[in-house]
Amino acid sequence: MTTLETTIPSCTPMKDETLAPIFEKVVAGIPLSLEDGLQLYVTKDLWSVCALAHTVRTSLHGNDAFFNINRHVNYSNVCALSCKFCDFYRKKGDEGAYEHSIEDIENEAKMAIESGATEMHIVGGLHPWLPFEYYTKMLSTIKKLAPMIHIKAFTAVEVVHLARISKRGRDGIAGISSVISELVEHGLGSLPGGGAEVFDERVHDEAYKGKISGEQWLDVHRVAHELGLNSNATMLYGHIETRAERIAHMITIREEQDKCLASESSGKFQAFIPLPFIPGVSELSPLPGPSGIENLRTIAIARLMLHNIPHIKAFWIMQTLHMAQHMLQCGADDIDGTVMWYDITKVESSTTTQEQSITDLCRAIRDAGFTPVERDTLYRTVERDGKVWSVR
Ligand code: V47
Repeated sequence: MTTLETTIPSCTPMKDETLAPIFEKVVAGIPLSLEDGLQLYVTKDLWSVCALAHTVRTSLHGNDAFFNINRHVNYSNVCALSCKFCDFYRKKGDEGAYEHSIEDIENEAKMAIESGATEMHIVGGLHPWLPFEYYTKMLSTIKKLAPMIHIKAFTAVEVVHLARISKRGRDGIAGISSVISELVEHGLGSLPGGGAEVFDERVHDEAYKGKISGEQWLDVHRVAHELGLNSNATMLYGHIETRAERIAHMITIREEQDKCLASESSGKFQAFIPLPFIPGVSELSPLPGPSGIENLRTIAIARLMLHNIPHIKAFWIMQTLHMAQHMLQCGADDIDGTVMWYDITKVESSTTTQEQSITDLCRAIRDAGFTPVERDTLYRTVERDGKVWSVR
């Protein structure tokens, strides 16, 4: 593994010299400010930003680029919320509304085992009528069939919903703690990063009114970390938010991670995942969504702003595999996994069957100049012989 000091001089020559103080801060490990983040967004010298982000990712992970063999499961698209950016939710009785039975989930688990998956990533809408027992049964059914599979499930938004429907008090910390503990007893392994959107009241009230606040999202992850669970954090960008609001969001995540690392918590944020807004047929669909260059820049800036989050993920489903390759060269070190089926967003002409074979993921990573490393959800290296696997 190289150090920042030894690799920094090998960056391409900087064209925008006003970036020099930011580069010095990065080398010295000084957290970047809101103003620094904004400067990284406006400079025309994008390649220096990307080169610096690449240097940071290399100092953390060498030449490794991570992927996993996973299966994403969306158990229901019925949702009590009506977020304007969302093209996934349906109301009960709408055409295309669904909720999977426990037998469906059992079949998903069988297919996950068959594909050698190490992870099932499970999220859904805030279903108004499914009882709490549905969620615990879902977890225990998977664990009974596939005890080795790590279940990463339920965004913070769903966790608060589950605390409400299981009558553990509306939004209180005790209710959240009790609901997560019970989910863990049934097999929950970690929390995904969804539902964070952009932590800003204005954006919240305009685009996802009714959803939990940024403070509540952070409460859920803090409690999960205290209970020993790792989690991820996302940012849904490129809709009605400003770049300053994005940077402020990243700084909030960084500060939460600082508090977490200084505490007794054994869990933490493992990865930050910038999610580009995909208009689909959402209420915000007149907006175009961010460009490829904006996506690349956002990944690089995330790497530079979030020095205390180990991994930056370029989620290939939303970024496309071709762009994810570029992102590996600009700060990202992870592209998520084989996925199989995904209902939340569909880029261009894709459908819900969105799968990459292991061969294709590894080829994409190698072609970008990196060594593919299969990881489990906790970023341990997977050793595999076909469907049989273990972690180092
Ligand atoms: O919570 C919804 C976002 C999230 C749209 O933790 C949209 O490893 C873009 O969180 N355009 C779900 N984004 C996905 C997610 C995720 C994905 C991959 C890995 C991990 C992880 C987490 O997708 C939602 C919401 O923030 N989303 N609609 C849209 N139109």
